[in-house]
Amino acid sequence: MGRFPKDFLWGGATAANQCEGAYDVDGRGLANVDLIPSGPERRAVMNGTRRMLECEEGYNYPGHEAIDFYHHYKEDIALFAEMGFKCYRLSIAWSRIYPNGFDEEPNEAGLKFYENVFDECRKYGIEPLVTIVHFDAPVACTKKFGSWKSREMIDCYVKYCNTLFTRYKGKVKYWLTFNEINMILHMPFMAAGVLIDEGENAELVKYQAAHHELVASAMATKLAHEIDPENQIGCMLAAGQYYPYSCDPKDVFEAMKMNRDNYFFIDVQSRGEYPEYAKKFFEREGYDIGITAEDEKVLRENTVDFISFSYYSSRVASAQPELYGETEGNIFSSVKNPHLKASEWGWQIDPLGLRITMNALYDRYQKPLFIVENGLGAVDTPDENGFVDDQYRIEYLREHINAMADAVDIDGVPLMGYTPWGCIDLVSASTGEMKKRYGFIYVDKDNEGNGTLKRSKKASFEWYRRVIASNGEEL
Ligand code: BGP
Repeated sequence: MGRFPKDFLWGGATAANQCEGAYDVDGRGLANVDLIPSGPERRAVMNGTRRMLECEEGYNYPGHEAIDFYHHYKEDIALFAEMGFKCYRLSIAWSRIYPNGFDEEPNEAGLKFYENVFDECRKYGIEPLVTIVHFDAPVACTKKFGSWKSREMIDCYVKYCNTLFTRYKGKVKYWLTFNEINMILHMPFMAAGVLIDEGENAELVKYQAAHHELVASAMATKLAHEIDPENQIGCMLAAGQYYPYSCDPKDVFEAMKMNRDNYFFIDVQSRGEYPEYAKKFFEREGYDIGITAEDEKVLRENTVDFISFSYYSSRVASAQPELYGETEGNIFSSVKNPHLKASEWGWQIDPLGLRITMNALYDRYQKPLFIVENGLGAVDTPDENGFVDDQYRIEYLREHINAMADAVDIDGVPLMGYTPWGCIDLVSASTGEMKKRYGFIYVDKDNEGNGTLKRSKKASFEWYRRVIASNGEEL
């Protein structure tokens, strides 16, 4: 008996806005994610303090071409198949299907593109795992009614889901409603197309928008199950357990609070109602986010089938964070953990933290888990033959796979699959760089956009092929 179940879904993950390119091809509309430049203003655009609702002169928008998966998908999927992928996580660009978000009819060219992608996957026996929204929102919705600030966005999203579930019935059965839903609190423009207007209470606006996403997610879950009972719907959290900096109860309490800021979303999506601590918080702050009796009903009756999450690092909380250094992390920074090493981008490396996070999530929700992102962003330097010997990446993944195997085999956590992030090099979400690479497949392109886009296999390609072939035994 191996450590992983026989039908374990090994694979890899990408997102439309970071790999497809072709941002204005075949009727695709403009989205928030097309308007996030690389360079010093990126962060400000992501969090909405610098408004950019049109492409502006003098800026580089790395997502416009990305790695041009749009025109290379056959070649890329063939490489995934060569590694033995059982599953490929990808996202659909909303504005390929509904260019403005509120259009009457969907764009056939967009629908056809993903149909071709799914057929290509199926040709190799690869199960698609589809993220319905990976940060993107048609920018026309931001201009017209403020994107997720408004309830109108729920109708647009449900229509979009209806189109997807109907068109791809029998071709796709695993769906994620929103990528890293908790990101909306940190990067409202990048994650949801939301801009905070002058005089608005930013926190209230973000929770309001989050409520609309949560209701939309429950409505999509209902629809997915009605259209095809085979459909399985997951929520998706940017996870990573908060540890208390010390055993000082104040630190422990701080860590509990920080964890709750993230659990908040999954509590609603998995348990079907707002947790008491959230209700008290809204009451205390005087926030009315407009929860109707109908919202409560749809949330209660349509919880997710599984819990998916990204994991790059654990995090640390302290009652006196100013005493300790900060460290970078997946969008939100945290107190630096003195026991851990870090990647070149300062993200701390903690394989045991993955096992801890899995146990915490399973203890809380008792639903199957799916690790849909994990990996090491690193600088890869090809040798004179163009080969990247990425032993550092292999080591990172090996340790994380071992930790997840322990969670499965020793702790009994049910895990459906593992799709490491950026299985082919793509544009970084936080920095917009190409230089921050995660892939098993190298793509010849640099930060300035130069390169042939040629794909080549790194050392980790053959390593991961063996991992999959041995169902995780040969690491
Ligand atoms: C997550 C996102 C991805 C991805 C990943 C790695 O937040 O869901 O889109 O990019 O993190 O982050 P980065 O690209 O910033 O290294």
